[in-house]
Amino acid sequence: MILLHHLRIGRSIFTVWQLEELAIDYELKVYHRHPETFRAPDDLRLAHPLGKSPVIEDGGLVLSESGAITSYLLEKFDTENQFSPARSDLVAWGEFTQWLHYPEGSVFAPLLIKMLQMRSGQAHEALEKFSSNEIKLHFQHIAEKLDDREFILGGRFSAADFGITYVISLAKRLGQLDDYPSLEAYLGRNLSRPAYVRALERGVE
Ligand SMILES: N[C@@H](CCC(=O)N[C@@H](CS)C(=O)NCC(=O)O)C(=O)O
Repeated sequence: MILLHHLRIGRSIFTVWQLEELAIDYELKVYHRHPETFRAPDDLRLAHPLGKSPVIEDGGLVLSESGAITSYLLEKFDTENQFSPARSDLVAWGEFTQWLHYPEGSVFAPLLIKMLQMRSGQAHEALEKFSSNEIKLHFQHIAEKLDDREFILGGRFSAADFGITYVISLAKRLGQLDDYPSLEAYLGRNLSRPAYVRALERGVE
């Protein structure tokens, strides 16, 4: 059975959501952030040397990185390609892979810079300019894609929507979504899916 090392308040709830979408049995080991530093507790390092979440264990395998975890879970459990295009359709699969890696690879960094500045209460001019411009670039790009699409690949929900939903929800938390009503609507659509509601019902958000 899959064991998910789950740190509360962060991206790991999106992996819980994925496990719920796949309708597989899984166990959660829940970790709580340090109340002052907001960092993960040291015992998460026992699961994986980086001490970050999500991490899954499956038999002898220990896997970190949310995108890699998504790929692994799809490969193992989504045998009917409910959540991603088949590899035989290389063009569709290529587009899927791009959107799967885009949130962590490109969108998260400027959001993190913005978040750290907000937390510190100090605006560093160059960082502020960089993060604001990059956030605008990425969210305009996502909004353009979602202009005539219900989900990031088109009319059908796919595993690429987990990460895109994550970065949009983080942008909302940081007050960066006011100019993007279509992204708010997309967020509402995804976060009202029964599998996400079931993930929340585990009480570990
Ligand atoms: N790129 C990694 C990022 C993992 C990561 O940084 N996770 C955060 C939670 S959202 C974490 O564990 N932070 C705790 C810490 O750094 O102390 C992924 O996609 O899984």
